[in-house]
Amino acid sequence: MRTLEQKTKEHPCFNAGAAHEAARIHLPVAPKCNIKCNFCNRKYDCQNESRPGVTSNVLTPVEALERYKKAKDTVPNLKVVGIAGPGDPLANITETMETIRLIGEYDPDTTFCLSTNGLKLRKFADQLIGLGVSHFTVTINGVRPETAAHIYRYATFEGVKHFGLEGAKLLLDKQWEALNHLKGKDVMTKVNTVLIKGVNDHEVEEIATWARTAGADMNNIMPLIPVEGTPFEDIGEISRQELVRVRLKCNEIMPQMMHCTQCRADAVGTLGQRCAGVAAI
Ligand code: CLF
Ligand code: SF4
Repeated sequence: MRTLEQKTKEHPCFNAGAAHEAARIHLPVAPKCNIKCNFCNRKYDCQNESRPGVTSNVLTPVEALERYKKAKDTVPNLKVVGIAGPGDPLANITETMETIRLIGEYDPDTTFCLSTNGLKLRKFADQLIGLGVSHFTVTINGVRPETAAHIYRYATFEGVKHFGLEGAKLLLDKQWEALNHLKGKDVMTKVNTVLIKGVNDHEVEEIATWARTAGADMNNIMPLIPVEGTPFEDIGEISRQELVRVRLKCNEIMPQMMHCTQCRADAVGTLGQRCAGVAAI
């Protein structure tokens, strides 16, 4: 069995050196979400868009295992199974755990990677680690409740919907708890941040500092992709130069991922291959 260090070395997101060598497969088993981000529009049956939240279809855990088996035979150097939506993996915890369990039985040495908004991560972290998840990503777009309240419409926790500042504070507390809990574990953690012009661009350094204090290993600042039909559809895109400037600034605070391709919830292959899972295998 590979160690955490070996798995990280062969992880295309956690190691830029592996981005063109090692492949990952996203298995889209998680359609629901427990929060509402003002930039989110999850589209299914979509073949021609490449961004998080987009997938051609949603799979059951058994279908996900079948897709993994097929990919293992056809995708060179497949190292990582990621669950990254199209909603939040932990808002679909039964499907997420069952998928990991089935694939872990079939291929115990695979690397499991999970991307979440963090609301339920503290609750499920130990079970997920027990199933073999070694790489976690938590998306944190603000650390001040006022900023977060501008980005998230609500957070649903234990059956109750919390709006505005209340929801934002709840989410921030849960993200903080989860990252601090993971600190002492044998896992790697990354904080993804969606950079939103005029909304949180003044706060990215604070987010990086917060993430470092909470024990994260890496930060990935990604530009907002404005999507039609969302409250943030008219927010302008960040230029490449501005993104690089922000990433370099935050790199002084904690290690930055500079090579994210903002991939789909059903992406497969190396990070450069921006294609749908079904079409690719
Ligand atoms: Fe997928 Fe995310 Fe794991 Fe990578 S993606 S769950 S850490 S295996 Fe990678 Fe895609 Fe960027 Fe995500 S390029 S969007 S950072
Ligand atoms: Fe959409 Fe992800 Fe935000 Fe949920 S956490 S609303 S899936 S962007």
